Amino acid sequence: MSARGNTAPMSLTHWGAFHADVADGDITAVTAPAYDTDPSPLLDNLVGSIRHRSRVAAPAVRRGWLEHGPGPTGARGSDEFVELSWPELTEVLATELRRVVDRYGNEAIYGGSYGWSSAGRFHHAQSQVHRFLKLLGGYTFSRHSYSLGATGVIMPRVVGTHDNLFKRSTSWDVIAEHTDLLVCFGGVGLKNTAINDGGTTAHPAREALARFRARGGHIVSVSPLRDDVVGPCDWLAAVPGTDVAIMLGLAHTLVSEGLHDKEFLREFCTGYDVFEGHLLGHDDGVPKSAEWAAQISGVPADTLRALARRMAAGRTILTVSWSLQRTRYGEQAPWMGLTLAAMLGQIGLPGGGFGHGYGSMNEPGLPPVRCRLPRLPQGPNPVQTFIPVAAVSDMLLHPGEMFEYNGQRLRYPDIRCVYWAGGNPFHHHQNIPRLRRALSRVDTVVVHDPYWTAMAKHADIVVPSTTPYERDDFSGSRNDPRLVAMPALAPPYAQARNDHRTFAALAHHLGFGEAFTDGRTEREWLEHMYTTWAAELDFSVPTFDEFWARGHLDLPVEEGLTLLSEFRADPAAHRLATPSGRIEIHSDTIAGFGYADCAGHPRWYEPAEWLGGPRAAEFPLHLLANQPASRLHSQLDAGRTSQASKVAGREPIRMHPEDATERGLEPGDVVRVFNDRGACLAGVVLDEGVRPRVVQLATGAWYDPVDPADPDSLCAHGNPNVLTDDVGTSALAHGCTGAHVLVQVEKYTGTLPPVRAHEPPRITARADRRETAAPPDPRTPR
Ligand SMILES: Nc1nc2c(c(=O)[nH]1)N[C@H]1C(S)=C(S)[C@@H](COP(=O)(O)OP(=O)(O)OC[C@H]3O[C@@H](n4cnc5c(=O)[nH]c(N)nc54)[C@H](O)[C@@H]3O)O[C@H]1N2
Ligand SMILES: Nc1nc2c(c(=O)[nH]1)N[C@H]1C(S)=C(S)[C@@H](COP(=O)(O)OP(=O)(O)OC[C@H]3O[C@@H](n4cnc5c(=O)[nH]c(N)nc54)[C@H](O)[C@@H]3O)O[C@H]1N2
Ligand SMILES: [Mo]
Repeated sequence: MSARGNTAPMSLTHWGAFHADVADGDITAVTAPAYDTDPSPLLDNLVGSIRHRSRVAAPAVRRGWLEHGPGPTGARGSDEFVELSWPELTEVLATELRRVVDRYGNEAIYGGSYGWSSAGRFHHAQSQVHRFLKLLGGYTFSRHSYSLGATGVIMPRVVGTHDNLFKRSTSWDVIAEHTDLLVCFGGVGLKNTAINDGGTTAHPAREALARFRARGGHIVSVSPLRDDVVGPCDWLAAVPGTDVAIMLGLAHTLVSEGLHDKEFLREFCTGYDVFEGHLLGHDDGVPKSAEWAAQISGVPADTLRALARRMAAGRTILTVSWSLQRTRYGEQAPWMGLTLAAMLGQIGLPGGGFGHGYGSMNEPGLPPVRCRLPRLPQGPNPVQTFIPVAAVSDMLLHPGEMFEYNGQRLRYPDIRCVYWAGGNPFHHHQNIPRLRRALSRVDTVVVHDPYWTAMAKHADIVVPSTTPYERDDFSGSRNDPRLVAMPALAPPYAQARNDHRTFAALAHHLGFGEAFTDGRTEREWLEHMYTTWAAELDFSVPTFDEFWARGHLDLPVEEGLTLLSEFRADPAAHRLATPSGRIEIHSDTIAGFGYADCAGHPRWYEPAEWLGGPRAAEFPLHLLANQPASRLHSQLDAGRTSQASKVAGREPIRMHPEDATERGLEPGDVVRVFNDRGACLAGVVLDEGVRPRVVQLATGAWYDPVDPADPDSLCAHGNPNVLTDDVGTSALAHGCTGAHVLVQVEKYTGTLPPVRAHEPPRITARADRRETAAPPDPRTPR
C-alpha cells in the first residue's frame, strides 16, 4: 500500500476504507485514509482487481445444460461455457425458474446463498437475491453462519443472546483501563481484526493492546500457534481441540481451592450444582482435575493450577475465539468459557468476565452505533423450509430425510435449483469432493459472481456481477462509527452488471418487476434507503446529497461498554432471554433434547479429528484450516498480498521444523497434504512458533482440481476443504466444523501441475457460436 496523498476517490471494503488511483478502468494504487491508524495489508489485493483475467466478461451457460436442458449431471466443473447476450440470459434463466416453481414448488429452490459478498448496503448480494426470491414466491433458506454456527444456537439458549456478545462486548477502552489478565483461548490475533462485516474504517485493536500492556496488563494465549498473539504473552501451546478439557481443569482447581464465587453462581446462574457434580466426577467417577486436563491437552497440571489462581487473583477476561466453535462439539467451548468466567464471578464488572471473539473480527471491543442502519427491505419469505447453513450437502444428498436441529425434527427438501449470489461454497464448505457429488444431483446451479471462482466453474448459469468499485453504494456496519459513500471508481468491466439490474430484468420478465424495483432507479434506491433511515433517527443527519458530497457521515456510538453490566446491576430488570432469566450452566431445555453430542451442561467430548484419538495413527498431523492473513476468505486470491504469500505458487503450509525434518522437507518444498477424503498441494514454511504435530494451511486458495472431471482430484493450489470432514458440530446446532482436520504430509515428487485456479474455463464467445434459442425441454426429472 502506498502512503501518498489522499485526494483520490474513496471507497470501502470489509477490511478498510481506501483512496484509489484509477487508470484505464482499474485500480492502480490504494492509500488508506489518515483516520485508519492501522490499515490492513489486504487493501493491496485491490490493485488490478477490476480488469483481472479471472473476471466473468459476459453471461455464460454450460454447454451441456444448454444442449440437453436442466438435469442431474457429473459434468459440472469440466464442461465448457457458451456466452449469451443479456436478453438471452434473462429469457433462459426466467424460463428455468418458472419451470422449477411450476413443477416442484418454490421450496425446490435453495436460495440460502451464504457468503460475504462485499461491503455496501444496497448492492449487498444476499439482500438482492433474497428480495428477488421472496417476490418469486419464496425459497428454502439457511440459518446462521459458517462463522458462528454453534455459538448462534447454544449461546441464546444459555445466555439469551449471541449477537450482543460481539455487538455489546466489553470495549477495548475498558480492557485497556481495567483488565489485569486476558486469558485468550485461540489467541487474540490481529490478522483477523482487519475485517468487519459491512465495512470497517478503523483498526484500534493493536493500539488498545499496547495501552493495556503499558498499564501492566498480561496476556495468556492458549493456542497451537505462537503468532495468534502479536507481542509478549505466556504461550500455552495446547493440543488443538482440548480447550474445554483445559477449562474444566481450571474450574476444578477453582473449586478445590475454594476460589469460585459461590454468591455469583447462586444469584446470576442456574444449574451450577449439576455441573459441579460432573466436574468433581460424581456422575462418571472422573474428576476433571488439572492432572486430567494435562493428560489431554499437553499443558502441565502445575501450569494450569497456577493459571487458575492467577485468574482468580485479579481482574480477568476469559475470551474464546470463534475458531474453537468451528469444530466438532463446538457448542462446548463458548458455553464452558462462559461457565468458567461465571465461576470467577467477574461477569458484568469493568475489565472482567467473558469475551467471545476478541481477535476473531474487528467488531468485538468496538463501540456499537446508537441506531439501526439503512437496509434494503426484503419482505417475508412465503416458504418456511430451512436448513442449518452448513448442512447444504446433506440436504442435496438426502432429500426427504428427517434430521435433528435445536430440538426440532426437520425434513430436507428436494432441491432442483441452487441459486448463489455473493458467496463461494468451494471456499466455505467442507469436503469438496462430497460437495461436488451433492451439486451434481440438482437440475440447475445458478451463480452470480464478478469472478470465475470454482463455484462459477461448477455452475450451469453464470451471471457476471460488478464489483463494488463499479457502482454507487454506501456502507454501514453496526460497530463502525462511519457511513462511507462508495462512488463508482470505474465503469463496469466488459458486460458485467449490478446484481440489482440482473434481478430487475428477471423480475420484469417474470411479471413482478414493479414489486422488485418499487419503480426506483438504483440511484433513487440509495437516496430512498438513506432518507427513510434518516427519518427514523432521534438525531439529525445531513441530506443524502450533502452526505454524498462529503463522502462520509459519523454516527454516535456507545462508548465504555462492559458486557452484561446491566444484568449484573439489576438481574430482575434485565433478565436474560433464557428460561430462568439467568446464565444457564445447566440447561433443562438442552438436557430435554436428549442429544448424545450435547448434554445439559458443558462437558468434554473426544472428537474424531484430534491428536489423542485413533485416527491420528494414520493421519498424524493436526491441520488448522484458519482464516488467511493475506486476504478475506477466497476474495481477491489473485491479488498482490495474497500472491506474495504463496510458496511455489501454492498456499503456504506452516509446520514445526521437527515435523519437516522427520519427512525430509525443506522450506519452499511442495508437499502433498492428504487424508482419506482428498489431497492438495501446498508450499512448506517452517516455524518454531507452530506446536509440533500441528500444521497450518489457511482457507481461501481457489480450488484447482488437476483433473476437473474427477471430484476426487488432487487440488494443485492448496484448498484445505478438500480434506475437511462434512459433519456438523452436534445435533443441536449443526454448525460448520471446518477449523480442524487430521492429515499426513509428504514431499511431492511428481511433475508439478500448473496452478490454473485463476484462469477462466473454456468459453465459446458469442460471435463464434450458432445462434441458440431457449434450451430444449428439460430432461425427465429424476
Ligand atoms: N475449512 C474451513 N472452512 C471455512 C472456514 C474455516 O475456518 N475453515 N471459515 C468459514 C467462515 S467463518 C466463513 S465466513 C466462510 C466464508 O465463505 P464465503 O463468504 O463464501 O467466502 P468469500 O470468499 O468471501 O465469498 C464471497 C464471494 O462473493 C463474491 N462477491 C463479492 N462481491 C459481490 C457482488 O457484489 N455480487 C456477487 N454476486 N458476488 C460478489 C466474491 O467474488 C466471492 O466469490 O468460509 C467458511 N469456511
Ligand atoms: N485476515 C482475515 N481476517 C478474517 C477473515 C479472513 O478471511 N481473513 N475472516 C473473518 C471471518 S468471516 C471470521 S468468522 C473470523 C473467524 O475468526 P476465528 O474463527 O477466530 O479465526 P481463525 O483464524 O480460524 O482462528 C483463530 C486462531 O484460533 C487458533 N485455533 C484453532 N483451533 C484451535 C483450538 O482448538 N484451540 C485453540 N486454543 N486455538 C485454536 C488458530 O491458531 C487460529 O489462528 O475471522 C475474520 N477475520
Ligand atoms: Mo466467518
